[in-house]
Amino acid sequence: MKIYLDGAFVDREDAKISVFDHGLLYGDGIFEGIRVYKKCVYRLDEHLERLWHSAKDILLTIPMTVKEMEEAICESCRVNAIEDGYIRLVVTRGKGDLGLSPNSCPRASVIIIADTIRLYPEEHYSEGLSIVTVPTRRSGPAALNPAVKSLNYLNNILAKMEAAQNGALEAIMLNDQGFVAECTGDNIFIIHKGILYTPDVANGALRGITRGAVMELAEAAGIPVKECNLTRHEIWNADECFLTGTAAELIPVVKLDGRVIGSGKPGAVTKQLHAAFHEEVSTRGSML
Ligand code: PXG
Repeated sequence: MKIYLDGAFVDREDAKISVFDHGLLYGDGIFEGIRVYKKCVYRLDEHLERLWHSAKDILLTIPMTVKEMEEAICESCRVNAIEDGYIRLVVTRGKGDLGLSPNSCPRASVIIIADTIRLYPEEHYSEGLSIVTVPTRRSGPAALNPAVKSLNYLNNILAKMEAAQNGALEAIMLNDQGFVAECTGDNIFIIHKGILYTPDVANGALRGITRGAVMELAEAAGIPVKECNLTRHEIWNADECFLTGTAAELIPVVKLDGRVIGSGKPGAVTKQLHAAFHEEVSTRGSML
């Protein structure tokens, strides 16, 4: 396996960064997770737009153009013969001094890992997930904006650990107001009386690429889509619920906090949207 590291392809064992990199010292950096389906890098333009937006937010200069990044990503897939896989793109603040100020970091580091990804076990797609709400809240936009896909995921990791303590694979995170924000690495949707609802990003959700794709696919299928405030009450009483994410795609949720959602089985609209998603994944994006 060859890893792209600051302009060169290096062997996995040689893909190392400095212990003085502020990405390690302070979680100072950003990342993207991107899927490749049948030699098509899914919605690469949207992932790169989000990366550049995250960079702007944290005043990070990415040391290459969007076009150069696109080429580096495609080349990473080609040299690793990836036809179906997962790309982890990381941009750290770079090497600096032991001090918070990024002024000591002259150049950001760019890492591209082209590999494969393990989804949730197959039975969870056919049977649906059972998830829980956890005590750790999503950080508010006034602190660390959840719209920034930063290298500081402690908030989400704590929530994931709390899910595991309660025997669940995923967790709902609420925001400071008690509204549903998202899950630890996935966005959340419900279907109620034929309408698709998802928390507005202002509630503390990442603007997920899969989330956006599902909203487009639903609209194209004539399913009304609403971004709004959601409480756990609406999810408990929904007809259907599912999560979206680059790794997870669309995964049904059939239980939350011990309450059975709808029929307790993956719903028809969830299945319809997952099928529509599969239809488009190898046709929307950059071809290798
Ligand atoms: N919310 C959060 C907090 C995320 O990190 C999503 C939603 C879904 O967004 P996309 O663009 O992928 O549809 C993410 C991204 C993992 C893992 O290991 C998951 C993500 C990122 C990194 C790791 O499960 N999901």
